[in-house]
Amino acid sequence: MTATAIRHDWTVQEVRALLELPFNDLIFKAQTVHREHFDPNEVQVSTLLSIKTGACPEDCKYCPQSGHYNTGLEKEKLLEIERVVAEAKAAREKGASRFCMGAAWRSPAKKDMPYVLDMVRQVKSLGLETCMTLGMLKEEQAQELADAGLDYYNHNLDTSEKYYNHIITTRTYQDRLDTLDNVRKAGMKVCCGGIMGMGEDLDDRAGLLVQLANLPQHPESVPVNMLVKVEGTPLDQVDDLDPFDFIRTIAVARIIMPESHVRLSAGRENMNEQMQAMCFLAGANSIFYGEKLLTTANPEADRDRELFRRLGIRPEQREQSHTEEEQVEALTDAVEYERTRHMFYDATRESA
Ligand code: SAM
Ligand code: DTB
Ligand code: SF4
Repeated sequence: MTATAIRHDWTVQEVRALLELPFNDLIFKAQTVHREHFDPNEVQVSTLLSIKTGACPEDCKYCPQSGHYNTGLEKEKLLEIERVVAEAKAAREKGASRFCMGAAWRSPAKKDMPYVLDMVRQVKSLGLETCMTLGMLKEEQAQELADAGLDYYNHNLDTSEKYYNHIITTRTYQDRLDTLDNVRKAGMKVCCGGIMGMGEDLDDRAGLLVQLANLPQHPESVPVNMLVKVEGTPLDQVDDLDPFDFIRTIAVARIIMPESHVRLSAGRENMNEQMQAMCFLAGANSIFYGEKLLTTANPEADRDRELFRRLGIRPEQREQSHTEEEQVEALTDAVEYERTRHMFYDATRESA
């Protein structure tokens, strides 16, 4: 079977045409591409932790953590490193392979960088892949994080360039692209996606997908979030997106970024199991695992393990590293990882 070509010259018209295919044709195409590049029965599992919560100066209209809206969220200062490490260990025990730490910042302050870098080092030493999302990064900050061993940096474009100003006014689309560029230059893997169901139209979903696929290198991880409507945010009352349009977005992300992990990200708490299964069929192969996203609910870990068991899905093993030094490190990690994989299955059997 010939592998789908990796392209960076998609047009909005082409992507729109994919989004508008008859549903069965689209899913068949996406599943075909998926099987060229991935084991169709493996899904990567990441756990999220909010390391600094609320009182964010940005005005992202979807976000419960923005200081511009009253969502009743309890704010928290930057967590102590010991607490972060304890949470990461707990996530590992439950079978997560990646630990993602998020902060409600516009960008990290100089005084906070040493703590954040220490978190990366300590979480990594547990044998987990590390990911952070801390807002905008300057070139030097990205380099510091990369040097500390951070594997992934998450920074979303959220929507199309055209719709962006309806959603955020305190930083520009170009600011976001600049941060993505700095993350790449520093040698980290990019996690970048968006949110569906914010009142955007088909062209906006196509526009976002085109932006992602036409980056000089596809993001290794593409989170597709369904808006979690939080009371007090300006998007609280927005109309629901047709679930099939969400699944279509996942399918097209899979087709145009064939080697990327596409994450069925926020919003699963409001999706039934059949819808989630359809997202996996459309090519999603990553989830957030654990009871909480950053501040909102996610399905219970037991429920996800049970869902995996019923669908015959296995949690994906960590990616292998290539340099000699990394291989020695990876070997130590692999022993730890195998232990956690067994724990995932054991827990699944117990809850079955
Ligand atoms: N403050 C940093 C930033 O925005 O770059 C990092 C944390 S921020 C919460 C990470 C991402 O979470 C956002 O870019 C957005 O895509 C997603 N997000 C936030 N609130 C959400 C919601 N209510 N529903 C779905 N996704 C959401
Ligand atoms: C992403 O794309 N989604 C995650 C992660 N990256 C950081 C965040 C979802 C947040 C949902 C709202 C909340 O829990 O606060
Ligand atoms: Fe702040 Fe990030 Fe929420 Fe925007 S998405 S308000 S930057 S925490």
